[in-house]
Amino acid sequence: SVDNSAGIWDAENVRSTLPKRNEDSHKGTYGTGLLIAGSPSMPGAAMLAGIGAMRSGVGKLVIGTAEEVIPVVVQRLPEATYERNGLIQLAEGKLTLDQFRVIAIGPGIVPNELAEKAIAKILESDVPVVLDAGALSKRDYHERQAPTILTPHPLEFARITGVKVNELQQNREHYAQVCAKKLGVTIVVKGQHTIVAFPDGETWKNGTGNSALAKGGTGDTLTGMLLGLLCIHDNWKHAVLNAVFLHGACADAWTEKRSAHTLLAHELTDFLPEVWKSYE
Ligand code: B4P
Ligand code: MG
Repeated sequence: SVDNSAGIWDAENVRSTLPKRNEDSHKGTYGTGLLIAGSPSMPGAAMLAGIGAMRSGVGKLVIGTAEEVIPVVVQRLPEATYERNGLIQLAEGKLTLDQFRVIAIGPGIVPNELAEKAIAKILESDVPVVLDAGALSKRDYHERQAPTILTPHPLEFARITGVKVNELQQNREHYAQVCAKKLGVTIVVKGQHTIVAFPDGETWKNGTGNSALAKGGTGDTLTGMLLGLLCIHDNWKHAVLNAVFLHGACADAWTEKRSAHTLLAHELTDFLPEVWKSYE
């Protein structure tokens, strides 16, 4: 039942599926994204994901984060607005979620009881959601109708599925496909040649990216880009595939002239404007 030959999502696919920005549009056209990220010991994750989202076309971005994280992020991203202690507000059911086009949660959050409660509230909503890092744990997703996108690296994949890292790495397409179907979610298995497996069995391999990405923070940037691109695409599958592609393409642009050792995650999105333009 498993089709074990994922196609490669390539430049032509990207060119033909990236949405245009209409001349008569306004910020409402592109939706409001909600990003739940960052904590006192990991404030940068909120910043990296926030910049990733706002560089990816979203109309408005609300960042729910710890009180002390806000002044750190606002310095680099004055364009966003904030929900103070967003995780607590979410857990207590104080945020109206259907005002958001897409929600992303996880970068720089601590996986604890509070986070689980907040995630449960999100999963009850009909809003498409991206779950990363601290939001990735073993749970049941079958009640959801809206797209649910998990972005594990191999170790996180092992945590949420029970498949051992070395087994996964020997047959990434197979395990991505089987687990996406089984959980009823989209799984983005990160690492060299990221695999995107949808719950209906459709599976793609990404051809961009390189070892410059093997450094802290690059995953947070991807989560933000997913949030932004999901807000502007009509077709959510194309949004996921294009986000993974463009994220890798930014790293490829970096290594054209620079050593792969030297990339900082926050520099990835400096490349995005020109990289994106080359696919328009
Ligand atoms: P964590 O502490 O969980 O790392 P993180 O905060 O999630 O970092 P970040 O968000 O920046 O990176 P992510 O991987 O999400 O620690 C990760 C732990 O998992 C470490 O112990 C690490 O050794 C282990 N781990 C990670 N990958 C593993 C693997 N392949 N095999 C075994 N153990 C592994 O996102 C990174 C981004 O960079 C993704 O988009 C990814 O696709 C990309 N990327 C990384 N390496 C790449 C490469 N060689 N080529 C192309 N893309 C690459
Ligand atoms: Mg990560």
